[in-house]
Amino acid sequence: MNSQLKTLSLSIAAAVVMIGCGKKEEAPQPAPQAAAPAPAAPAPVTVKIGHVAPLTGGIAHLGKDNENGARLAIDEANAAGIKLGGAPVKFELVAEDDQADPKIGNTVAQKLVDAKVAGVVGHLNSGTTIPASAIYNQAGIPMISGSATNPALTEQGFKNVFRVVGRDDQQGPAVANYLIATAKPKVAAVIDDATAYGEGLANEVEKTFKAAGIKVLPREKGTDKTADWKAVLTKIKGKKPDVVFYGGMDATGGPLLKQARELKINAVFSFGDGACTDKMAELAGAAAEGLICSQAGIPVQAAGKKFLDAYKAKFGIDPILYSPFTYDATWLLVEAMKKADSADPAKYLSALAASSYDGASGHIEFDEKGDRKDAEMTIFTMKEGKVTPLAIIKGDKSLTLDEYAAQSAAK
Ligand code: ABU
Repeated sequence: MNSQLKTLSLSIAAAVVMIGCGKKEEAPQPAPQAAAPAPAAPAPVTVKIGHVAPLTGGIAHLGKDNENGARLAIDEANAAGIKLGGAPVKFELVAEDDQADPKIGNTVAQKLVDAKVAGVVGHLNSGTTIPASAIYNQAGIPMISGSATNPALTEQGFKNVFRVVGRDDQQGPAVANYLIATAKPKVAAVIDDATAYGEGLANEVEKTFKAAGIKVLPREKGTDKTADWKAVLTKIKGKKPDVVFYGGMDATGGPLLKQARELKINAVFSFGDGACTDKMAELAGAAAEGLICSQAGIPVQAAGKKFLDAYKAKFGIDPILYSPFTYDATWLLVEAMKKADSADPAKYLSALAASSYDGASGHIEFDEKGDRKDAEMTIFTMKEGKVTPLAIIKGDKSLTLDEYAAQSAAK
């Protein structure tokens, strides 16, 4: 082979090698993989909220009204699709009946603690709420009463205890001063039902009368089940009081007023919030006309329209007395959980204490004791079978229902 031919052969051989190298082998491909599954959605969690009130006995109508307020708020919270810690929440109302009895109140309070409720709305009566609050405090469970007005509830120093109504050391002077200004009494009779609420409120009224120089007759007493007041009333009649104040609930106040008029006692009669309901007309009939009574908050007629309409639509009746307050109490618990992103009482308690909330019963903030700041007081008269607001008192202002409604609408 001459040298030219040899060079050509080598070039062809190199070209063949290069062409061979250019034909790539297919690299083995990994087996096609299924798309990574989306992270599982957090499972829904159930958050239990307790509610306690008397659902049997003479004031079951008030207990049911309280429970309805809480139930409406729970339904709305469930419809709102709330999530805590990324998990959808189903709120469950655990409703208990304490029969307005302190011993039963303590038993059901322990039952709610054992059921691991995250918060409690209740109880209705001061006499059940005060002892039960120690059980919730021990368990670290926040509780908000929508109706208990005895000051002792929030004077115990418990950080888990709140109320969204005013106190009887505000309500007693408010109603007594109204009576002093309008009835100008010289002699007053004071009766109570021997409960924490009835006796406590009667004490506040008596203190205010005495400070104004009014003669107050020796205290007369019944119980929260007294149906026959004739012996007490006969004793009072001989002393000719100008005003008679009763600290107790409507179930006992109604018969008291009816029997007083039957005995021809013509004094001005006055009751506190527990006996300031339209039920008085049913229990006392025409004798209820002209009654003066009070509420440690706004009148139910002044509650937010959204609440009033939703309550009527759900329950087919109008709210009675405290349901705007138990509705707000329930929402306050839920809102605090939302802020803390947790239903753990230890995590949401501080958010609850710092609440600033516009509810059905007005704007709510708590003071350092757990009392509602600047609670309104309302004075009513019974007119044509309806408790009719005369004055809504907030601080040093006194408003009619229309003025209050206009002020609220302007906010
Ligand atoms: N505030 C009147 C009814 C409830 C209570 O016992 O305080």
